[in-house]
Amino acid sequence: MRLKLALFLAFIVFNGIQADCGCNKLKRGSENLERSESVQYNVKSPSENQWPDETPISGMSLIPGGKYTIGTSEPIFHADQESPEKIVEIGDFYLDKHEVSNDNFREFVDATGYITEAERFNDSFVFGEFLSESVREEFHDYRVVQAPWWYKVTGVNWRHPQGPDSSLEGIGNHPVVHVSWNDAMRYCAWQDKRLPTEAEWEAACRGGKKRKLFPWGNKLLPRDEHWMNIWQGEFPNVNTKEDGYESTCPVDKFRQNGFDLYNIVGNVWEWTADLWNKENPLSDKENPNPERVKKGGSYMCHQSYCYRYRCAARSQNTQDSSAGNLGFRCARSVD
Ligand SMILES: [Ca+2]
Ligand SMILES: [Ca+2]
Repeated sequence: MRLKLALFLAFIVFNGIQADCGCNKLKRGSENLERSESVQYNVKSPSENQWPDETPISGMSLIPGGKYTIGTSEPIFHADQESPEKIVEIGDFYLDKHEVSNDNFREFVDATGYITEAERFNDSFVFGEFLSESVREEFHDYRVVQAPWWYKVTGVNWRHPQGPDSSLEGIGNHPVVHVSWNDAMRYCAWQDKRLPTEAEWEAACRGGKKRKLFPWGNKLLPRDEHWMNIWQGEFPNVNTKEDGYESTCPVDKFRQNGFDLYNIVGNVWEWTADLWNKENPLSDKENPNPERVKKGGSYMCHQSYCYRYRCAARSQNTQDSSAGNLGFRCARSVD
């Protein structure tokens, strides 16, 4: 056990894990394996909004291109570069209404034989409360020092999301997790899709509204109801599950804006195509495993430490990283 602890501490030292909020920066090393205030949706008719005349695609929303205001002039996390607010111009595009589910991902794996990075590395990060007592005890020394609720556990992958002794039984319609950015890229390509850029993702999140915290407006609890799956209670010890879910929820549970998007905030973080260090990118040779932007927060986010379930919020992980609260949805360009 002492050897294991030493190895894991070495892993932390060499790879600089700084899980300051527990939502981000879980990374592998360079092993390189190889409403306005109302809750009414503000959906304009196509003629008012100049929506493109495109063929609908099952399961996807057509997001009209144009200029969108993203970011915020009132940042919560300065280090995340949520500010400044800026205007971006994007083209028409489609975005999956839902996060990619376990059933969706199984179709991909069955058709292609694809093996995820968590399977190849043979581990991934899991929230400790989900582990069985025996697994938690076995991997007690494999916790992230600054966020000890995260356990790096052997045998965890998308098929076994809450420990090697867990399964997908009953959660086929929940988001797939323990998928890296590289895995997400492969899945989307298989569907003749791609990952959304951060600008596309955030424009879609905002649902046509401007300068609002959430996809529907600024109220955390519109009509005193929960509109997203995050953490209620005291993180990380007490989850009162007032939104109905301790872990992930079905991908079609919370419809959040006029673009007909579900769980765009909350449930699981979502990979985007963008590099975190977009301004000064390194070559593939200089950094073969760069950090990528993720958006939307997860079921583990609470305002007290991870107020990142806002459209403007952002975080990052290295592109080979995976965890139990990180998934994705795909986009498709309009030709
Ligand atoms: Ca919840
Ligand atoms: Ca989400």
